[in-house]
Amino acid sequence: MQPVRLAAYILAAALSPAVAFAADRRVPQDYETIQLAVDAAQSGDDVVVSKGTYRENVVVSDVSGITIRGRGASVAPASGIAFEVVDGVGITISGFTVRSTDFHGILIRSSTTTTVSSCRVKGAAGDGIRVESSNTILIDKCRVSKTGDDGIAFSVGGPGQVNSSTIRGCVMTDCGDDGVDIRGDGNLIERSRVIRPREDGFETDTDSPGSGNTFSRNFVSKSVSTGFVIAGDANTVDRCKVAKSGGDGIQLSGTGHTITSCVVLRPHGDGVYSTSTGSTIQSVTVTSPGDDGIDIYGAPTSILSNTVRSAKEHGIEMHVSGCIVRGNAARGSKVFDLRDFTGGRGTTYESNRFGTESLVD
Ligand SMILES: [Ca+2]
Ligand SMILES: [Ca+2]
Ligand SMILES: [Ca+2]
Repeated sequence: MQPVRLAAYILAAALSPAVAFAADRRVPQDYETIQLAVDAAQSGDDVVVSKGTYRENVVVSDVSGITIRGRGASVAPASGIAFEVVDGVGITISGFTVRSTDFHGILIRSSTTTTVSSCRVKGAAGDGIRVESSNTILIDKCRVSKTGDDGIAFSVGGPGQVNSSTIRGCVMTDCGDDGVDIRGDGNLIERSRVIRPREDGFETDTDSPGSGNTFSRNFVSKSVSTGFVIAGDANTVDRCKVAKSGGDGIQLSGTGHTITSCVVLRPHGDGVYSTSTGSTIQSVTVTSPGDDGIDIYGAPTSILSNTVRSAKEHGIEMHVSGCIVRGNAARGSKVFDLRDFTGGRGTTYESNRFGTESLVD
């Protein structure tokens, strides 16, 4: 590039709208509604919304690189969705309280690299935060309560999938269905808590289950049904805890999952119940399950270094052969610490410590 043309290029870049007008667009000081400010915003702009309650349905459509920041602001539409992002790239919605009456609180569709952070969603009749047909979405430090459906849902019931997205540091309380329900691949759900869901804590959508999703350091308390419902292929549940689930602690179907270093405390059903094949259950501690500690209906399964205390039925219960059972301990079970209904043939037992065992078919 010649010097003159380079200078002209730099001047043009400096005067381009994104650079020339990148600014805070203030609501209500500069714009009467959030929507008017959003419609005026260009890439690089911040829409800054002051304290107050805004009775709007804000739609962010076909735009990139804008941040909408609430400073004590609530969005409470009379009906419909409070925030909807469609075909967004690099959109951030942060710091709002969302009150929705008859539908989802926040909906993100067909978007990428879009973030919802530090928002509270209360009382949405649908899902609290719903994402459809998107990827690389981040839901960070949000609190969702008293929804009619799921707390956070990724494309559950269609359309599309949500892939390579993250839910981090969120709390879902008293949701009408599951705390988190995801359809898609390669998502990370970490450091999040679900309290008293009417159904399950965390779920990979059982109608269209995904693969390569990781649930790490999450906690479920007092779910009406199961703590973690894991279907699909090669999903991971790592360092998670379930307390007092109304159903099983962790339920597996599909293939090739890894469940590791989890704690299940007083589930009404089994600690871990599995019909999956090729899965590994390792270093899980189950205390006082209402049924069995670990109950296996799928083979092969590797059951390694788990601990079961005080099961109301069996510590480890095997309904299939061809598994590996190594380094486990169970004690205090009401019936047997190990019960193998196949007679133990075809399963490798090594270095286990069981108080009582029965290997008869
Ligand atoms: Ca659900
Ligand atoms: Ca469910
Ligand atoms: Ca059972």
